[in-house]
Amino acid sequence: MSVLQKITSEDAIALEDKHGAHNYHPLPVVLQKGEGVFVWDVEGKKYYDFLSAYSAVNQGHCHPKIVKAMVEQAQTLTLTSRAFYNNVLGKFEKYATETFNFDKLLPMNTGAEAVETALKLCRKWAYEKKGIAENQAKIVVCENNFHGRTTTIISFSNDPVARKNFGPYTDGFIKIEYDNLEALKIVLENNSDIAGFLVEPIQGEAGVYVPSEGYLAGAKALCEEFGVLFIADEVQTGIARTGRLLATCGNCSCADKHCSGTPEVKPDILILGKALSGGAYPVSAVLANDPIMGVIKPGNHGSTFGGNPIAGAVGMAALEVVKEENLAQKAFDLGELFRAELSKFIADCNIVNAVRGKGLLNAILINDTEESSTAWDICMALKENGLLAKPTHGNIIRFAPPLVMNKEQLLDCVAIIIKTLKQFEK
Ligand code: IF1
Repeated sequence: MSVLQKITSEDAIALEDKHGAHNYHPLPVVLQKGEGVFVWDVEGKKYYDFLSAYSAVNQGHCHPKIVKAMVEQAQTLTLTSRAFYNNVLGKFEKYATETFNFDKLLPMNTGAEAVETALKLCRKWAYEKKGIAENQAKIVVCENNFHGRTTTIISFSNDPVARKNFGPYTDGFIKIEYDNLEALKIVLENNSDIAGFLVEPIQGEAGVYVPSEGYLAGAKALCEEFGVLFIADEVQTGIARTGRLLATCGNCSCADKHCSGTPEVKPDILILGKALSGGAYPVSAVLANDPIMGVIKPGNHGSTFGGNPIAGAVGMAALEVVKEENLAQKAFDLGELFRAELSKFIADCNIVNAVRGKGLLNAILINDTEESSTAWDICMALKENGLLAKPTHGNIIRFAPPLVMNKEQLLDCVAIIIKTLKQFEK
C-alpha cells in the first residue's frame, strides 16, 4: 500500500490497531493534511487544531518558511553524525544562543532527551564544580510533573499509568509540592547534596497549572542562595506559547506589553523542544553558560541525530518565524481574549468551573469527576463541530491552538467551544 493510496478513517484506525502498539488512545480522527491553524481528515473534513501537537506546531502546520528550509537542506545534506563538522550546526547554535542569551547550546532531538541531558549536565556540574560527593547528587522535582517518558524521567513521576511496572527506578530525586516555595526552602536547608531544581514554568500535562506570581522568581532566588542549578523545562511553555518568548521571559523584547514587567527569571539550564522546530522535525536543545556547560567534554554525551543539518536549518527557520511574525505578542493578546470570552460564558454555566492559562496555553476544568467521560465526550462533540482538542487528565481539556491564529479565527473557535459546551449543560 503506497502512502499516496487513499484510505478511509476506519481502515487507518484498523491498521494501527492491528499493527501498532497501543500506547495511545487517540480521538477517532485520521488526519492527512495540515496548513496553518487547520487540519483535514482523510474524508476531507476541516478542523481547527486546538492542540498543536502538544504545543509543537506553534508556527502553524507546514509553515512555508520552515518547510522550505527543511526541503532545501534535505536535498543537500541530511546527516553527518558529530564525527565530523557540518556547515549548519554552528550557525544554528549561534542564532539560538543569541536568541535566548546563553553561552552554549547542546543539540538533541526529543524533549525527553533534552531533559535527560540537563539532568546529566546538572549532576556533572555538582560533582566537578559544587564538590558534592560522587553518586550523592540529588535533584529536586515537583509533584505532578511531566518531563518525558524515559526510565529515569518516569522514576520521578507520580503518575501511576506512566510509572507502574517500569522499575527498577533511577535514584537521586526528591519530590516537593509545585508552587510551594516553603517546601523548596526546607528541602534546600536540610540537604547539602542538592544539585538542581527541575521545574515546568507551567505544569502542562498536570492540567495547565499556572503557579503563583513570583513563584519562579522565588525559586530561582532560593537556588542562588543555596548554590543549586535552576533548570527550566520549557519544552511545552517555550517558543512564545505563553505570550512571551519563554515562560521564564528569557531575553525577549520586554518593551512590549506582553511582558507586563514580569521579572526575568533566567534559568541556569534551559530545556527546549517541540516548537523549536515548529513541529516539522525533532529538534531539542539544552542551553547554559560556560561555567556550567564547560563540564561537558568530548565523549561525555551525544546522539546520532543530535545537531544534524536538517535540525539546524529547521530550528533557525522556526525561530525566525517566531520573531518575524511576532508570535509572542500574538499569543499574549489572543490568550487574553480567549480567557475573557470563555470567562463570560463560564460565569453563567454549570458545565465548566474555570478557565486558566497564559498566552495560548489554556485549559478548562469540566464540572464533573476525573473518572467521568464528560471531558472526552465534549472533545468528541468538538470534533463533530470542527475543532480538535483532547483532555489532559479526566476532567480538564487543554486548548492550545497554533500561535499564527488571527482574531476572527479565535472568536470563531470560542463560538464553537461555547456552542459545544452548551450541549452538555446540566
Ligand atoms: C506524550 C503534554 C505530555 C513536555 C515537557 C518534556 C516533554 C514533554 C514539559 C518530553 C512532552 C508531550 C509528550 C506526549 C504528550 C505531551 C504531553 F504535556 F505536552 F501534553 F505527555 F504530558 N517536557 N510532552 O510536555 O518531550 O520527548 O515528547 O519530545 O508522551 O504522550 P518529548
